[in-house]
Amino acid sequence: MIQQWDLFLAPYKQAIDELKVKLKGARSQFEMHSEHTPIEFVTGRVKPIASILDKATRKGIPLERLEEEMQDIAGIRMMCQFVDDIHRVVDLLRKRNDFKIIEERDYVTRKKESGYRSYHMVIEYPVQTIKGEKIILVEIQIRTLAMNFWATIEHSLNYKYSGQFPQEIHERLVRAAEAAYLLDEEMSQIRGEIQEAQAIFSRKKEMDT
Ligand code: 0O2
Repeated sequence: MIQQWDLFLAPYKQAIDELKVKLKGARSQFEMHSEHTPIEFVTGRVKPIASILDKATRKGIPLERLEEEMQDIAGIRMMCQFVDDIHRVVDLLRKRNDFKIIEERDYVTRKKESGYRSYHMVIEYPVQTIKGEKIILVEIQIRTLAMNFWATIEHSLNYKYSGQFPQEIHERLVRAAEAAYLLDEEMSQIRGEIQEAQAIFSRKKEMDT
């Protein structure tokens, strides 16, 4: 059984490994051109088997339809400093020709009821295997550092309370989501100042090394 899962998940792992190299490469290119990089950092994961089974049950997805119907078995996260950077990253991804975008969900302009904000893109990514090409669905989540902070905390609390938050925690999370939104707004207002400071800092680092 475990061996079957390993075989099933292998192309997802390959897709994640390749995409991480490619998207981190995009970040390095911005740095090499001494341009502000809209990509702060990139992470990726293959969904653990227990979470796949959990979600399949929750959403009524038969296991033989996982490939077609579960869009986030392979997941990439791209973190940005500013909300505007999210749109730059989205444009960048739209211009690439190594995958096909099949769906976009904008929870940045329209947040979820929970307070969750992020830009989601589902892509079809071709993986070359010894048996030929295999198309893998990958969900790319693009979000600011503040959105990521909130989502990470909310996700672990969600796990702890199985989605049934006590009222007080729920209210605090709603307030924390508002605070994260305000933080993003404030940072956007002083974006010019921040970028100037970062440019000076990285020039100093170059001179010191
Ligand atoms: P993981 O890997 O544990 O993060 P659904 O799963 O029903 O919410 P759907 O249709 O599968 O939604 O896709 P959607 O809305 O794009 O959400 C999929 C993923 O987005 C989730 O994956 C989370 O990573 C993230 N997400 C969506 N809503 C929330 C939210 O309210 N809070 C947090 N913290 N994250 C959210 P999974 O399945 O939870 O898996």
